[in-house]
Amino acid sequence: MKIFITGGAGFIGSNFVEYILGMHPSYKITVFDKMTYASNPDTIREFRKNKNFSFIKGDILDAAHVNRAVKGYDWVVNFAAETHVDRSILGPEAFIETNIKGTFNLLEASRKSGVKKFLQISTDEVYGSVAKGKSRETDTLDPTSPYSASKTSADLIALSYFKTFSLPVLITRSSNNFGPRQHPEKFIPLFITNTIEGKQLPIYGDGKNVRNWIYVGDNCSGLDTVLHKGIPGEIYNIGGDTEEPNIKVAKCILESFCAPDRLLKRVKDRLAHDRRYALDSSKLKKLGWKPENNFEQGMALTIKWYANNTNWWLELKGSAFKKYCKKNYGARP
Ligand code: NAD
Ligand code: TDX
Repeated sequence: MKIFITGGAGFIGSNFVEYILGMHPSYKITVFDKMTYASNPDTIREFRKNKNFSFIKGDILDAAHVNRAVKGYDWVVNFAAETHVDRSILGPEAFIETNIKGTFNLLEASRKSGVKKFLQISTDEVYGSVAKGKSRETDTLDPTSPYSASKTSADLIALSYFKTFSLPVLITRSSNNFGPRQHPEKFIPLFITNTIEGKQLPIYGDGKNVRNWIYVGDNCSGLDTVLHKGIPGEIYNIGGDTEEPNIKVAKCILESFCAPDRLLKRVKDRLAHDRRYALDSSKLKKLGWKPENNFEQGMALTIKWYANNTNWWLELKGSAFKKYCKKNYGARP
């Protein structure tokens, strides 16, 4: 089995590469990644020690490169994306380009080269904010931010390739992931690393926005299940069992370090901040999947990882990241 994985140098993609290399030692994996600020070259250096791993530096917006690179692979898994909601509000263009046009380029290349499965990695944010109940795969799509709207567009284009060209497309929509190697711009790693640094934790608005958290390893096992047992043309939600308001997660992080509540700082709310996400994952559970880590176990593993890998995130919080953001988004992180 030969798998072409875009965005494999980022958070979920790199955890997935690690998972597949461990679970399926005969599979050959190629990561295709532009290496944006969200990626880490150390991760790729580590993977290169495995003989079944190879790496191509490339941009999914470069259609000619994507067409050449995809040839000969059985499966394509598309993690590559601009992923931070706040940045999509500051500078939406990169989101529209990478998340929509980039996905289109990959679908085209996959169709031409006869790929046997195309897994599009999507998100619970396509359903928009849900006041009560849980989102199911058949629910109306109602995205809020330029990020979630770009992901929704990519989902619909991917499904059109299944319906029109019979490309065997599968879509997963996962809830908020947390775990090792998540960029410190995102909520949980930002709050863990700021606590370690003794900095304030910026809580948006009233802190009562609810997210449905899943440990990244459980998302990876869900993706593996969908790739092996999923039905082409179908969408699968992958949600964790925990729903928590942000303020509670923040206090749990502070408690883990015996840090005082005064580090919490209420700041201006995100524009059009979705109040609550919640996923119904019963469709995937019917294929035999279930999350193995509860929130506390996942948090313990995550906190331990950030405490033991300070060089990894200090570098990302440093000057190269700031320069990249200024150039691409005209704004400081
Ligand atoms: P990430 O930001 O950590 O990593 C994204 C990766 O994509 C990086 O390695 C980056 O270099 C690469 N990339 C960006 N633009 C590219 C381009 N034009 N060409 C090639 N590579 C490019 O993201 P993540 O959090 O790991 O998310 C991965 C996927 O999962 C995304 O599609 C995201 O929408 C989806 N998702 C994430 C979450 C979450 O909680 N993090 C939840 C649901 C869905
Ligand atoms: O400094 C912060 N303070 C704060 O209160 C940050 C960065 C976030 N927040 C809040 C906003 C959200 O309610 O925490 C919550 C989580 O924020 P993010 O980590 O930015 O995640 P979210 O906006 O929920 O989106 C994430 O999950 C779905 C990923 O970034 C997306 O890529 C994924 O699709």
